[in-house]
Amino acid sequence: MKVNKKRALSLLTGAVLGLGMASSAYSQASLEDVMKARGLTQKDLLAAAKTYTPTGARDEYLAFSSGGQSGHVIVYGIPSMRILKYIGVFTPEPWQGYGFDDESKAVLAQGQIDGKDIKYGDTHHPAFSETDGEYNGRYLFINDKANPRIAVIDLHDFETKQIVVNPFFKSAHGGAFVTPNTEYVMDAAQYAAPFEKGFVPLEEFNDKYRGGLTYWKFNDKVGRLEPENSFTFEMPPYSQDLSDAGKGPSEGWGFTNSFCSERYVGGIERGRPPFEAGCSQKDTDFMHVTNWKKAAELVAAGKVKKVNGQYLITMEQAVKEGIFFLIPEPKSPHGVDVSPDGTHIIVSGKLDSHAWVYSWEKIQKAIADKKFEGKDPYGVPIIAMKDALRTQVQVGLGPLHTQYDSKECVVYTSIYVDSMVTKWDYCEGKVLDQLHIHYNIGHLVAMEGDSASPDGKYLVSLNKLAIDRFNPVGPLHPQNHQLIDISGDKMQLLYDMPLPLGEPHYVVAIKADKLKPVVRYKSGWNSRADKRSEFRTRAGREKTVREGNRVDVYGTVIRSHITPEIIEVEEGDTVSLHFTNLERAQDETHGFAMYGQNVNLSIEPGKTVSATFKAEKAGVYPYYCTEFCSALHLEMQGYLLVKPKGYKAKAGKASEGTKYTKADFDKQVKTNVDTQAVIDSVVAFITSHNYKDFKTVVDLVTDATDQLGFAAEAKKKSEGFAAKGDYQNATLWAGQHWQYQVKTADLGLRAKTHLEENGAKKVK
Ligand code: RUQ
Ligand code: CUA
Repeated sequence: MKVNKKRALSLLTGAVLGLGMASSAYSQASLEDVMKARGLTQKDLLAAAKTYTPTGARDEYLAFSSGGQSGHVIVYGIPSMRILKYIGVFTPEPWQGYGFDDESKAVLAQGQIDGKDIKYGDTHHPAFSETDGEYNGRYLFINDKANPRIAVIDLHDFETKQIVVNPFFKSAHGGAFVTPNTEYVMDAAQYAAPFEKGFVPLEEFNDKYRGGLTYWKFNDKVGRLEPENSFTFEMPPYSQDLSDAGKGPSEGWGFTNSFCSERYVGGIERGRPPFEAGCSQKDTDFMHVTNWKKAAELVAAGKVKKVNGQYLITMEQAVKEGIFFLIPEPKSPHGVDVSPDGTHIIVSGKLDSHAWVYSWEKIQKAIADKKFEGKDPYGVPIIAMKDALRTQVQVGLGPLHTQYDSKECVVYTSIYVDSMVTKWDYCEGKVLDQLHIHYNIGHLVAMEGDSASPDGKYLVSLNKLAIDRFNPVGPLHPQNHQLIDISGDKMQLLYDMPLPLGEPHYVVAIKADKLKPVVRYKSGWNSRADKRSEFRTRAGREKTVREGNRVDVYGTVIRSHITPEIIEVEEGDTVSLHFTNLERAQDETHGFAMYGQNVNLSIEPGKTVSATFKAEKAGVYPYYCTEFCSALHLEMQGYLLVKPKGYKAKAGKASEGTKYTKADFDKQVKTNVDTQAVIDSVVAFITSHNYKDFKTVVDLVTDATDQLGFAAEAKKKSEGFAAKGDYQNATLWAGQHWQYQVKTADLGLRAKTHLEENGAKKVK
């Protein structure tokens, strides 16, 4: 090997050297010294050891948290509590190009309400798709409470694919909850409102305002909800709250609670006591029990009428068919959680200190025997509490939600007022342990806690207030997600994770190895529609097509250039940019940002995205790649030239910024020869080892081969110009040749390092 390789690779080695430079005040100290200096206890160290995840190590679980009013989803690892991704759902997410490219704008437009763009979502409850009650790792659903909508996120690429708007409700809190084979996604209304669109006076609350529960039909094959095959149960205006689907013996049924069965309408300014007073008068509210399997049969038999384009099962019909019942539940209840085996349902009353355990066997018997204690004002049969309840257990003040452990009968309930988690046994009806959290816990999540076979292990407590837990950052503090070890008899608090936005309501956590996200898209992929894009472009086929006032640019991006680099249009043209990322390499996303046009794209390997805008004003609009994709990333740039109408180009050629001679050309060629020697030696190393046994290396080699292919083309062009004595172009193309070589060498060295660090064997 020649010494000159150093010049060629100085950029690369710099990155390698950087790794060894970390140092800290504690770097020379012993563990005891660090503990003393930072005031850490043995218990702290134990907690740290349970969460600390060294570089390169992965998390056992991935948690998907609602982003609250941010309208997105946050993905983090457990037990490290490292945030891995934000997924744009109901709101634009610029870094993801979500809401900025035409393809994702189309998804957000599905969420319009009466033609109005809704620019936020109040995301509440994420839910995984299931097979036989087990998370299958394919889809995630999440609801928007404020604008009753459900979104579908495909976990093969962590992108939002669909948003559906509820045709009846004006708010919806009780979603998303899935049936055991993801036949349906449940979403219950919250604040009662007329099902029709127009004005209905509050005086008609009891007669015209309605609650409800929608079962959204999910088509597992295409990964989309089908509004036309979905149905909604009309329900009394009782402020339906959370829901859960039955499992095992209770499969086919759904459970939904409510918190204002008083049907109270406040109005402080009208001299009426507020909602909070009137909605908490009665000692009990109602759990709503619905039979979705029978309802689906009625729909299939053509017995259900469509209203607003969706099947609506009226209360009258539901009562007649025996598919809708009510059961009293504790005062102002909140969570309703079906046990993994489907035999019990636990409901907590926010204004009660008990959790109530219902027996499905008893409920079923009451239904079969038609044993009711009466009917509500809408004629819905009420099952007596004693005919449904198994036991009540005192768990603490303000119990909300319950999660199931892997151990039979063991559950964890969040206790809002007392700021704690209560571990208890619902079979024996006794409290096992209590742990204080900081502060005012809402939901809590155990690993795979909503599935038919929860894993236990960890619990995350989603606290509403953080108060003094973090450095103050203004009056609004971060949210506090606290990680708790639940593997032993006693719960142990491990870690506080601040989430800097409000208010993340609920989290679901899945075993990480169930997720199989793709590394790249099939080339030219429209990821939002899940099909090849009609605008995809291959290398060398880039073109600009004008039709009247419309200009379509079919371009590509690859390290480190955007094709085309100069786009010329006329003032008033509608410009549609379509870019395909030609990369096959892992993580080689290119961004595309343009001055003053609100264009910001994220183009992952294989993806094709479009941005359409009107070039209203003549001017010069630079554009560039926003991801630091390679050493020559800053040079990944170009210009949109918007010319005034009827503009005539001035005669004459622009003068070159720098002129090149034969000496420059020769110097560049020599560098290229030296670089090639480095590449050859790296290639020799790789091919003399069992590199095919390493997937990462195979991917790197594929990418390097691509780059080297481009290098050959550039070399040919360079030699062609040199033969004609055009050393200006010959030198520039030789420089481009070198750019491709550097990328190839970069990849090759990464592959070599990987082989060395992972004990590759010499094969020849
Ligand atoms: S809720 S804190 Cu919006 Cu799920 Cu209970
Ligand atoms: Cu592509 Cu920077």
